[in-house]
Amino acid sequence: MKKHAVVTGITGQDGAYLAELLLAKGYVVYGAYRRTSSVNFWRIEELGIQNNPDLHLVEHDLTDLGSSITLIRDAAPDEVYNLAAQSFVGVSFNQPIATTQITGVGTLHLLEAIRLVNPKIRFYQASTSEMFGKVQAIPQTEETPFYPRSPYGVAKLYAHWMTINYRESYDIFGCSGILFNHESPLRGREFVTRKITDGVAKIKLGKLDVLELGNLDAKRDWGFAKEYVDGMWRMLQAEEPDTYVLATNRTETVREFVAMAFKSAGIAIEFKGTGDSEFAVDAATGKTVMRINPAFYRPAEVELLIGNPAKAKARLNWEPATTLEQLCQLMVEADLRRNAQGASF
Ligand code: NDP
Ligand code: GDR
Repeated sequence: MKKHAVVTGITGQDGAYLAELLLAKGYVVYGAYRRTSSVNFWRIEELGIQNNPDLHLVEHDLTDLGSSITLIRDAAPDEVYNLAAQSFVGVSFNQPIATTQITGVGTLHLLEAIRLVNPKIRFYQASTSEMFGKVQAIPQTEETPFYPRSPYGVAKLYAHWMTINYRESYDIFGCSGILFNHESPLRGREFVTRKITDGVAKIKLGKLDVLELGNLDAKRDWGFAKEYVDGMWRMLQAEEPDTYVLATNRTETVREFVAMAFKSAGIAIEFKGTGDSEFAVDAATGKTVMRINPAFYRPAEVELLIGNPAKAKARLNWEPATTLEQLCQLMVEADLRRNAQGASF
């Protein structure tokens, strides 16, 4: 008998990679997507899994309890991975209530569905380093106190504690993965790494003059998404449900990633100016290729994230392998290829 898994957020970066992993492991995967006027399956198409007979695409909206109950009842899963969310921190300041309903309360809908339909189902919650926000310790671990700095971070913290509460109250096998930023060629273009690699590719191909960014001083712990979804799966195979940090234990500024991305495309740059007037020029031509646009600043910023994944290594034998330089190269190459072909994602 094949195991059944539900993956919410199948149209997102992690949903696509996780579905690919589970199919390779012999699961039947129910990939849940929400109804929109133009659903976009480009990520599962890029991975070539869209026609896999063990992948069933099912409509589901996280904000609807009935929809969550129907999903869990009909798919009869052994494991549920809740990856769906309004996941963009910047937007959460403009849409705090929608973010709370999807990212926070939406998780509770799934937990309730599991409690009502079959409490033996194993549950993975996509928690985040954004819950550490204004960090209280360096590096951050499972023991570091939380201090979220955005409506997104607050909503995720609610979902994190609900997962623990259902574990303790109803004996549900609920795991919370506190994942630090993870990127890939499948990352959405609104997130900073992909915005940079896509912008660099367009500049290289003469399709864009200048890349505009916000806070270059923010430091992030960036890993490769494909490795992080394997960590999610490992959490649900463990003997006991628990909370784990997945991270690389290395942090770099956005500025450093900008330089790395241009270098990956064969362009050396020099940073000039300070503060809102900072910019970067192509060292060979003197042409401005990057400048600050304060519109991309956030009302409250998370300045520094760096995670220690020692617990995941010790208990799950999980550790990251791809370096940031390799990841950046992978993303720039994919964006050069897509932009050369005129792809729109
Ligand atoms: P994406 O933004 O790429 O994907 C989010 C998914 O959620 C999309 O499939 C989206 O669908 C879906 N979704 C949004 N709203 C709803 C809704 N109301 N009902 C059902 N589905 C909905 O995120 P990632 O793949 O990068 O991240 C996966 C999860 O992990 C998210 O929960 C994110 O918050 C969390 N996370 C991500 C990290 C990262 O660095 N990537 C780090 C830590 C946590 P649609 O395509 O229709 O918009
Ligand atoms: P983050 O990712 O907020 O960490 O959340 P994002 O890539 O959006 O921002 C990272 C840092 O870069 C700074 N920044 C910019 N960000 C964007 N998007 N666009 C810009 O132009 C820009 N310029 C500078 C930001 O201010 C920030 O400091 C991601 C999401 O995937 C969440 O869902 C997830 O939970 C966390 O990572 C861990």
